[in-house]
Amino acid sequence: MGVKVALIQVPCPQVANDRLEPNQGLLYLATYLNYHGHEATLVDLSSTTEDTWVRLIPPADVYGFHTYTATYDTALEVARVARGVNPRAALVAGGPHVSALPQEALTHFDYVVVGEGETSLLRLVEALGKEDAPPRVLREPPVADLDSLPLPNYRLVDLDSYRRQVAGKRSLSMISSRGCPYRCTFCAGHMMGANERVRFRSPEGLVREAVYLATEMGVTNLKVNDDIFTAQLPRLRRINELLKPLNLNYRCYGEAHRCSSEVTDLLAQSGCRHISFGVESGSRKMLRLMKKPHTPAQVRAAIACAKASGLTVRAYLIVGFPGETWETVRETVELMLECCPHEYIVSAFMPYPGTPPYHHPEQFGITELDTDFSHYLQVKGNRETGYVFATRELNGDILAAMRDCIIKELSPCITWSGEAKAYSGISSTG
Ligand code: B12
Ligand code: SF4
Repeated sequence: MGVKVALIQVPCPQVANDRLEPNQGLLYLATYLNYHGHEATLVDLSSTTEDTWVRLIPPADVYGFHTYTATYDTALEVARVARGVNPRAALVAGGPHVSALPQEALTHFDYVVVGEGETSLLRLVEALGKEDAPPRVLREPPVADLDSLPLPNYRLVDLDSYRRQVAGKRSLSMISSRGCPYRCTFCAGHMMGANERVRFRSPEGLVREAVYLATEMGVTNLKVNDDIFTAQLPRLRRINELLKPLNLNYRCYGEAHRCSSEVTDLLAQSGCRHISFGVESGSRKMLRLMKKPHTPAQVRAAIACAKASGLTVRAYLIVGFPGETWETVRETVELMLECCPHEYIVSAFMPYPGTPPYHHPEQFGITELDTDFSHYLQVKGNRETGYVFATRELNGDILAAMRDCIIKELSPCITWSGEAKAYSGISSTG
């Protein structure tokens, strides 16, 4: 009999809807452990209240917790409850927050997994109870061959309890690559170790998952979460060839600097209906400070191509990265009014653990940093965002005024994404 593992998704009640879809990372992990003969379950506590946790957390030998920065404190509370359910169980934390701050997490958890978790968690589970104790911080190299991973098993969750929609129908997510070759200064995707090497699943592997979701789960409207889905044109052509006959609908993220009419036509022909660009700013200066790989001109061209191919376009914007001024805010407004995407979200810059501004605030002129991690939410309900730092020029009030200005200028012509229900369900997180 294998080890019993319960992987726990922690609630995030501040967002408009924290139960859009099952956590992909945890699903990958649970499926992988089951594949290797262990008894892993996924316990999704999103949209639940504290009084129910003791009933919802099953007895297990190992409890694993997913951590965003904003949910870290809640993860500690859930961990206390799990400890009560089985005081002898091993408590393991993984995900973006503890990957950035593993040593701090060791005061609360028995083990911390840094970066991608499949190999580390299996190693840990198989070492428990053996003579050689596993290290308390585990950091295995990222999975080299993504096609070797078993497809996430959605039978581990109650699909009817999730609310993500794409083009008006229930939707699930897929991911066909891991890693990103860029190093945008604000991006906390970095510390997952993924930028050591970008890895792609084969087009055939991705389409096998799409067919599985359509035929086994009855879900034909999908969301592709890759950071760099459009990175390789030959791969995209092959995905298009394989997806086209399936008549699926999907949404994905685009890369403005690698966009062309061929890219957006291929996406549209293969069933893509909605594309999101991480535009961040309309100011060349701000894009350079953030180390974004694109220019305002590339954003202009990309949005034009996507619209010409018939895609609904969403722009993600960041306000208040150090260096932002009213002039750069104006440039963002002007670029957006000129390109006129269909939807947008504007969040305040947030120095997440694992990013240079968090670890070297002085290099970015940051003079104050909020130590309450629960404030580190980019998108909450009711169009709200968090303000967690100050420089000599910027503080929460100024950031809020800048963000309000963008919202006021764009709202008459461009829809706030939370109100674009056909694609995001009742989401406002993305
Ligand atoms: C897709 C995505 C989402 C989707 C999630 C879809 C899904 N079905 O899972 C949605 C839109 C819901 C989402 C929401 C948010 N997201 Co998000 N999201 C991403 C994105 C782009 C990809 C994540 C992904 O699916 N990766 C693929 C899976 C396979 O990998 P993974 O999730 O990282 O899991 C692996 C490891 O982390 C590890 N692991 C994870 N959990 C555990 C637990 C244990 C026990 C172990 C051992 C290992 C382990 O093993 C997994 C398998 O290898 C990342 C950026 C990135 N490239 O990482 C941002 C990212 C994770 N999100 C981020 C944020 C901030 C958020 C929000 C808080 C935004 C907000 N509203 O303010 C919300 C969370 C609110 C909520 N709970 O609803 C930040 C996290 C930063 C941080 N330190 O907290 C990231 C890094 C982006 C960024 N801004 O830099 N997100
Ligand atoms: S391109 Fe996107 S995923 Fe890659 S580092 Fe920049 S923000 Fe992060």
